[in-house]
Amino acid sequence: MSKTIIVSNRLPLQLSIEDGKVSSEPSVGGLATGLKSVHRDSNGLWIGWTGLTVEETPQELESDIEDAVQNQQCAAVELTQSDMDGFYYGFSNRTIWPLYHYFMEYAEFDSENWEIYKSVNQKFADVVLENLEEGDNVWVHDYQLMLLPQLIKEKRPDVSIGFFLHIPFPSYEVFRTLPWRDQILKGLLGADLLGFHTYDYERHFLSSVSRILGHEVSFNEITYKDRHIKVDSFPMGIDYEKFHAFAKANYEQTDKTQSELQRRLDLHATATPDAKMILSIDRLDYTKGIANRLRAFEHFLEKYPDYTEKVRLVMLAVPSRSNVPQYQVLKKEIDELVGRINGKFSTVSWTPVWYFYRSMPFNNLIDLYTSCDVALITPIRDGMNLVAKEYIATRIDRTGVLILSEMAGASKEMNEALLINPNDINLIADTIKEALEMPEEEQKKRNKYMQKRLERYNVEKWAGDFMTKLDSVKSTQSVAKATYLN
Ligand code: GDG
Repeated sequence: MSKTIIVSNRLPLQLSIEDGKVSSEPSVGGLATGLKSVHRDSNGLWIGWTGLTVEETPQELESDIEDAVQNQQCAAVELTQSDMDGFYYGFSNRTIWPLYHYFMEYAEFDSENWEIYKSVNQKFADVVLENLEEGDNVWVHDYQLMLLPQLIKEKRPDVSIGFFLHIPFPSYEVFRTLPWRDQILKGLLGADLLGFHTYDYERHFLSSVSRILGHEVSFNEITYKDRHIKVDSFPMGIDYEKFHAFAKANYEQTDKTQSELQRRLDLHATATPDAKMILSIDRLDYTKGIANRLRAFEHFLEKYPDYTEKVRLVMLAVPSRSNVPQYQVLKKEIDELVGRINGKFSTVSWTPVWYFYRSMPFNNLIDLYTSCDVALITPIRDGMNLVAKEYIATRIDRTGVLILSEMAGASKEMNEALLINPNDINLIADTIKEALEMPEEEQKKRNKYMQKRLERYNVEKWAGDFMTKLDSVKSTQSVAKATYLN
């Protein structure tokens, strides 16, 4: 029976070593959930990195780790610390990540990192090729693996390959600045189907292919040698049922079963019944617009002093890529902004910003979603933004207002949110006021439409649509020739 091989930088599992014993738990993230049916039902294989470098792997536990990985229907790509430095922290996160999010001044063009990026993509290709059998499909994920489709196609032209990009694809004018633009495009064109979150990213990609490589591009198809490559948008959804069900259980909790965080949040609401809470959740990343969000909240408190003691910003910033210099600078900036706002506006009984720099367990995430009256999501650029979707999914009584950046892919499907330009501090401040004062009836009306859409286009549907399209591309394609890419 043919299977689907999923390939992503990280495997969907959490490895832990305790008392010399290895255990592995499946991860519960959105991608893992969405691909569960593709992975388990097709008796598929997931290929990626375990999270432990070769140097961090105790020799005596190597075979136990391999068993643990295999038990989860996975296969590991072994990476050294220097692979990770050049491939992940280097080329992926210091070149592609800033460039694709339009932070051109942050993008480093370092040829050593590029060489390591190429060699690590080859390591992934080797593991895929070892495991490929006739009739298998391969689905490659994200910007760390953009050369992989070509590396597989060159050796196995008979195999159907899909690729999905989870971040934006930038406009041609930005993409063309990349010294390795030809190689990246050719790498991606090894796929038979390329998927993006939005139509705009798809268009940007097509325009780069036509202007940089000169290939014939029509509507959503690229003709490349004897192949017809399909390009389409597949807006990623969330596990709606899971978020909704957890949130529902939250409403039914008794005092005893409540989390400490929930008790604190409730206490706050009881002590100040007319006070409201605004939620902010992201990885600490310069693309997420956290500093501008804080400036906008500060401006709001200055402009609308009646809200003193009546509103609180609850901000969860999850540590991320903290060895990349820009992330360290941003962390300092955010610490200072929070300090400045709390120093300036706090009263003896009120702190305007509650700031958590850590990740939280899933149930606490739900506590935050269900307790906050407004979600303030203001990325400067964001491929999709799942937090926006999760917030709406957890609003059981349909109250709650979403303020969302126009620059997030999610804004294309969430028209009923209050959409803002993340660079317009004054507009964000005014929109916070509008959100806090929005009548409940209107909140419910807006959320009803968004919930219905999110329920229908959930993450399983997203994965299913992609696979259906890949199958249809496969059946219409003429048999590829082994030599097409020479
Ligand atoms: C990339 C693209 C695109 C967050 N904090 C905690 C936690 N989370 C979970 C959220 C959400 C996920 O992490 C974050 O997803 P986003 O989509 O918001 O952002 P990125 O991490 O940047 O993801 C993005 C996505 O890929 C998918 O294609 O939407 O544009 O940048 O699911 O719930 N989960 C837990 N604790 C936390 O503290 N348990």
